[in-house]
Amino acid sequence: MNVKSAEFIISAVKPSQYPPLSGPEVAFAGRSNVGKSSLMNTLLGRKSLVKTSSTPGRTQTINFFRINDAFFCVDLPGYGYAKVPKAVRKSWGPMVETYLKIRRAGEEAMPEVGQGICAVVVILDIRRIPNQGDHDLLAWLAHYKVPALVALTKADKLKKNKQASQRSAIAKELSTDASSLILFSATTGEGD
Ligand SMILES: Nc1nc2c(ncn2[C@@H]2O[C@H](COP(=O)(O)OP(=O)(O)OP(=O)(O)O)[C@@H](O)[C@H]2O)c(=O)[nH]1
Ligand SMILES: [Mg+2]
Repeated sequence: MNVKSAEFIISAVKPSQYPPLSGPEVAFAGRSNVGKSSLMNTLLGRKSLVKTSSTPGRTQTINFFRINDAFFCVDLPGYGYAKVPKAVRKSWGPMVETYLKIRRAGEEAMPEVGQGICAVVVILDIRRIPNQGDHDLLAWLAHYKVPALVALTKADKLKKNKQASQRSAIAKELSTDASSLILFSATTGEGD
């Protein structure tokens, strides 16, 4: 993709802070520290547009980025990290669920074609079997009929044969085909 412009718009915690809906949006979700923000930077070809951190729980708000003045990329806060303050952990579910609910495409409030969430990229660490949080997120997306794309990141951490076996094990856990899981590494750029 030719990214001509990518600008940070706003960090939101509630719908009144969301930018007005204007075109499609793709959101990025997954466990804390899995590499959501890094994956976005790699895809957008911008080294540090989206803040990343080696400390889990870095992204605690919903961050909207406007790409090519045509669509939004949305960085969602990660789930499942115990050290994030309790109040933040408690607000994660409602915050993300509200976002999915009100921005999903086809919602009554937004009948226009091409408006709202067209897909959520669910990011998993290739080294870990999906946990309850990952299953819950995928179940939510299915419930709200939001298309999900699953990416297995940090592929650089495993040798090729181990990548293949983890991909199969994760596919089995998710009851899906290994070929539907996208391998990715923000470090090597593999898979982007
Ligand atoms: N080796 C390797 N490290 C990665 C990769 N992607 C991310 N990281 C590292 O993983 C850590 C977390 O990356 P982030 O992109 O901040 O993760 P996040 O999912 O946005 O984290 P939260 O916002 O805290 O939920 C950082 O130290 C990154 O440098 C990758 O593909 N390979
Ligand atoms: Mg992040």
